[in-house]
Amino acid sequence: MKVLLAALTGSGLILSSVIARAEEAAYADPVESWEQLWSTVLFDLWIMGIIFGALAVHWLIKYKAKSPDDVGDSPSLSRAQMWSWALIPAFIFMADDFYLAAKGWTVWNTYRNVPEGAMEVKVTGNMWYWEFEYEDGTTSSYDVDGKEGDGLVVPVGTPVVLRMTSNDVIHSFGLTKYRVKEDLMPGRITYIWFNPKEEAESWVTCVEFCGVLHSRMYAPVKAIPQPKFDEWLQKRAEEENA
Ligand SMILES: [Cu+2]
Repeated sequence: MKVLLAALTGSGLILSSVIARAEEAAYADPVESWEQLWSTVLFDLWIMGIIFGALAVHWLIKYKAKSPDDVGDSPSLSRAQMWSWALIPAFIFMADDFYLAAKGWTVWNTYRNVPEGAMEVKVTGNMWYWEFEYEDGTTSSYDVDGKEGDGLVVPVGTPVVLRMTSNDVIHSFGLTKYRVKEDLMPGRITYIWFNPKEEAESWVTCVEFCGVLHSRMYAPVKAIPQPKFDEWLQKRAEEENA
């Protein structure tokens, strides 16, 4: 019983310290926090897989029948040993689950807390195209048929928050590169933010089936240096006012 109590206390301590550590971790953006969570999940799966695999192989060899009529015998366990066998592994797994859940919460917090100074872009989902509107009222979009328009253009080094709604049905803004995704609904404003750290061209695709041309509802997302972005925005504004 003492062994069992010690084990429970031990796993409780480990559990609280790992949760505290996960709470402390402050992540820069959704990509970083998501990648960290994913690599932790993979790491845990590998460790568990290796432990269980090694034990299974060890016992397979150790308890292999020596002859066809070998029946073997099992050691008799005390009550404390029996409970320990059942509860210690269960507590270790629970500790790991709580740890991963705590990490998941930190990812969610990063995902939901828009950093100060983020640039705001309004996004409107339509069957079947995206419209982007910048703080000064300038708009941008992308025509899939003519491959015309710039889509969503953002400056490198500034977090971007998208305030989103839909004009018709439910769409979903899927930004795989930046590990964010959020639905757009008529009559509601939802948001996501991402952090374009370097020059890159990626795509936004609609990830909520929204009708026959759903698969053509995509647009480029271009992260370009701030001076180029300023130039682009000014040019867009002039084009619109012409
Ligand atoms: Cu859609």
